[in-house]
Amino acid sequence: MHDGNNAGSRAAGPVTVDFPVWLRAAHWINVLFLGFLIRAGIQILAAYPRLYWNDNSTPGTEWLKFAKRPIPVDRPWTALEQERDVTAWLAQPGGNNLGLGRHWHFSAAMFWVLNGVVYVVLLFATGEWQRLIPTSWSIFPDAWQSVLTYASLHQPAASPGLPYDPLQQLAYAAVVFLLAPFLILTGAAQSPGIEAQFPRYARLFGGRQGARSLHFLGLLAFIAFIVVHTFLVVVTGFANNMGDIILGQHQTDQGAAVVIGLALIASILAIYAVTSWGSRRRPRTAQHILGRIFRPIMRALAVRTRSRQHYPASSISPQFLVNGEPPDSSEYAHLVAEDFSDWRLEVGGLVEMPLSLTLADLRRMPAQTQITKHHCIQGWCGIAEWGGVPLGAILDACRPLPAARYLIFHSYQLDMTGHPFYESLQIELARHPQTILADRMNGEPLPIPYGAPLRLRVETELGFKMVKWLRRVDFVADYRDLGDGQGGSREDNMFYEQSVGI
Ligand SMILES: Nc1nc2c(c(=O)[nH]1)N[C@H]1C(S)=C(S)[C@@H](COP(=O)(O)O)O[C@H]1N2
Ligand SMILES: [Mo]
Repeated sequence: MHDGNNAGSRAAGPVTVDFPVWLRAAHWINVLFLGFLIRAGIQILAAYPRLYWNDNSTPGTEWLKFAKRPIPVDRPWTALEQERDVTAWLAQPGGNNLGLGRHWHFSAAMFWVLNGVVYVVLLFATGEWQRLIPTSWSIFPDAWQSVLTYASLHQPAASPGLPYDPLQQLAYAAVVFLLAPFLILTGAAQSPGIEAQFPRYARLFGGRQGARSLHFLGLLAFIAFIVVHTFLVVVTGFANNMGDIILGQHQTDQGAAVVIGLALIASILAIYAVTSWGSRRRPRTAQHILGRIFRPIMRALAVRTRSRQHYPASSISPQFLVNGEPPDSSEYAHLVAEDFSDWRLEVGGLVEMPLSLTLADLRRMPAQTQITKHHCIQGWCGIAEWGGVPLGAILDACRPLPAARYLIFHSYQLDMTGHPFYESLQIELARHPQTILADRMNGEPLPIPYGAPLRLRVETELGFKMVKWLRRVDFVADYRDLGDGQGGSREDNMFYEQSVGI
């Protein structure tokens, strides 16, 4: 094995193995953002605290659950009932807060990945990689020796010219080059945009639920590493180790290094506390500030990807979960009683030709069916066949004016604040290959729980964009003067993003 560049170029003996300042900085930045990721990840998990290996998310088939509340069998229920509260000691920001949890998770992911990339580039640019990446197979038997030494409650010697023993080296290399990429890949595999365009990618991980389960196991591996790493840092010479990771050496000023290190850890914990508290007090501000950090990626995943999903009929989910309760107005009850013969889809706003379409009118337009996977923001999914009119055909008929940039879908149903449920969609998405207004599901007229008589399907985005029990579609220049101005009922009330490709 070779000496590390730094160690080798110095006159001092093997104990003086310095840690360059960029490496120390990257370590602590990593601690900060990993903490955000873990905390916010727990928040996201709590929105549907059940893990599956099948993409039907069939109740009862979960391999792990963190919910005592059973799924009701004697009454209709909605997936949102399954969300649970988490203490802010564990989750970012705590409470029942999927929208903000996602904001923290994705914005932290951006900084974490950026920090990781800078770290890896410098690792190779400086030759420091030689202290991390094993260059001989003997690392495996050597690491086993380390295991035995630790098991006998002794500390193995550091490898010649290296700051750590073979087991440490192997563990660090595995975390940096295997575990971290694995978490990024399994995270990306949960994106509806990526899965819509590259269904085979998600299949590598066993589909979206497989990816979600593996992402969770990756979290457990990370936590196990952090626990063992911290334990060893403490028991194998805390002051020396703090010297290395704070000041880059442990020959001098160890006391100062310990004080600075503990202060740094305390500050990181204080940052979690303050940001959790602050974002729950001012959720709209948090939504806006954090949203800016990852919005371009979310938007690109939703708008630039194309859905090319063609699942076989055999993969249709036996039980497709439901979100949202059907409208309980007398107006809707009347429509149901008349078998929707009085129902009209009103199309208006910035169009040359406003429309008022009956179901029969819609059924005379071009028809399309598709078997696709539905990705709910909570984490569950399901596969169904949807049939209806491509939204592009509606555009051809109503001819939007050049100023029209968004479609607003209005529902008969009311959101949690008592206002009609609505969502906005970029006009580009309206002409996507699998964007349709569906009046059929699995070969039958669309059932009431799933949005009768008509709902939106837009297959590169998350489920909440797909408004059910449609009443009206308006073409507008901007969504900001509607509702609370965030782009839809869920964006207004639950702090979700307007474009959600993941
Ligand atoms: N009008 C209306 N549409 C809605 C909702 C709602 O609450 N109201 N829920 C959304 C959410 S969060 C999801 S995941 C899907 C669920 O569709 P499904 O019930 O057919 O599974 O509908 C979306 N459309
Ligand atoms: Mo959802």
